[in-house]
Amino acid sequence: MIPIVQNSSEFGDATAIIDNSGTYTYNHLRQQALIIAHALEGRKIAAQPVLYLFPSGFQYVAVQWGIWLSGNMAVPVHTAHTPHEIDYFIEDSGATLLICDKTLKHLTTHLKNNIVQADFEELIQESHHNKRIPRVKPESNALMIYTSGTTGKPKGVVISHEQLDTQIRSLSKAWEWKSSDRILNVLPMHHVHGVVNITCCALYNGATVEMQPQFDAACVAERMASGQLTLFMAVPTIYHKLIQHFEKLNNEERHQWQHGMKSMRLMVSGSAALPMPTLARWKVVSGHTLLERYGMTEIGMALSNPLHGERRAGTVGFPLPFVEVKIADESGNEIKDAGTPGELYVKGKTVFKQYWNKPEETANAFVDGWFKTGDVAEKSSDGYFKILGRKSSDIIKSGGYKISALEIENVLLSHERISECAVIALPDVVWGETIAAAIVGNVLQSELTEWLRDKMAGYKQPRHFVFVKQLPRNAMGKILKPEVRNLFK
Ligand code: MCA
Ligand code: AMP
Repeated sequence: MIPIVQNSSEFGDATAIIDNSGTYTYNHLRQQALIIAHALEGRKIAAQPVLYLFPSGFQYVAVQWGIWLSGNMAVPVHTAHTPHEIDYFIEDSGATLLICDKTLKHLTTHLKNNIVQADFEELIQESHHNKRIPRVKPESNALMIYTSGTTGKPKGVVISHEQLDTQIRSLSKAWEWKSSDRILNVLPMHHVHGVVNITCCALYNGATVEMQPQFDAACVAERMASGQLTLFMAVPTIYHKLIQHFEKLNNEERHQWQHGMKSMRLMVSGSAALPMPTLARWKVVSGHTLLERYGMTEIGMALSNPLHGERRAGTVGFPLPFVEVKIADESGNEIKDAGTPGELYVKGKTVFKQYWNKPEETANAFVDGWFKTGDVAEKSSDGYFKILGRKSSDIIKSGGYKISALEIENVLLSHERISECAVIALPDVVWGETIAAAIVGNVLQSELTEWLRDKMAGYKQPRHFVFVKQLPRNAMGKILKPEVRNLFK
């Protein structure tokens, strides 16, 4: 059985989801998910990856649960993905079915016969109520999230139902989720932060999740001002944008927002390093000390500042329940000395099962059962962990999204008039990092940005360009990325 779905019968007519189309109870959610599961059974879709493309809202979750109840693996696609990227997810996952929201069909009209498409209403009308749904095993694949790595194309990170359930229980325990909680979700629903930390945790605990299809600072301010929310979770860029919004308001508007935030019990920041000025300014604006935590698609959440006790600025706190963590040297041996940096390794039932169809990359990601995060960290003498950065400069974090420099370079190199390129991250106050591309080729910037538009999602697009005759390279011909950075000064 799937614990999050099983729990829902306990919450009956309590409100599970509020979105732009209405208010939905737990009973309704479970019932619609069952109908979808029966429809998938009727179509003989079993133990397969199923892609689904919906704006954040009730139908997204009902389809996700329907995929789970029918014993299939849910693979979320985001509304910002381009047809080009959707083609890649279909090819890489081998999915034969894409469930797509009616309003997003323009993203999938190009798809040919290699995939069957269905929408929510179609599945709901295909009543196969006499069908039995399968018994889903804890080790069955539950969720596959595409993540960028140090290799060119995104990899599918697969977690089982048991791993998903452990991730949810870990956060439920650490942050004391309750059925009286109400959270606003403004994050995209193709990454762990929005999917697991917010939506799954809320629904596992009988809380209410308000789902907005995209972030809008004025809407967040309005919902917080209502005094109805108890929780909020977001990436640092969103807190930065909320502060900017606050600064544009008049005194009365500020006061209303601040008054509403008094009834909130917790605000969490993660997915990227929280800058100290954002932490300090948000404290003044909201009265809340943000709880910073650390996670990764492959491991869910691993470290968190405490709910009760000192939330130490610049750190990500301690290991979460059911998670083991160590700082390791190059050979994987634990570094026990406080203040000595090393690579962060993570172990536990929260850690993913495999990269989809990539046994070698999966094996290489572990040493003696420990997952190598690629993040450099250190521990203080009283146990607080601090993230110092990434081992690879080819991983960029912009607006909380992880982006592979190599993936963007590969796309740029497919342009017939680009012979060489180098993609790097530039520090940025709002976005954490922004993507910059140095190009060798006879192409105009305006032409290039237009050409890139349908190649990859907006958040992966380079924001700065420099056009050069040659790239800085060492004697071996390797591009010197630190020197590429100087080209943007
Ligand atoms: C958009 N713009 C950018 C970027 N993105 N400029 C520079 N760098 C960027 N990365 C520009 C657009 O072109 C546009 O410009 C303007 O900013 C507004 O764009 P829009 O897309 O509307 O921005 P937004 O809606 O304000 O989005 C900002 C956002 C979004 C809400 C912070 O990036 C977001 O949802 N990030 C969260 C990602 C996330 O959930 N990550 C979790 C990964 P113009 O106005 O000129 O047109 S999971 C994870 O990391 C692990 C597990 C963990 O620990 O959580
Ligand atoms: P993703 O693959 O999108 O799940 O991104 C995971 C990466 O985000 C981690 O490996 C870290 O580099 C980064 N990250 C997440 N939370 C934090 C944090 N609180 N501080 C610094 N980096 C973070």
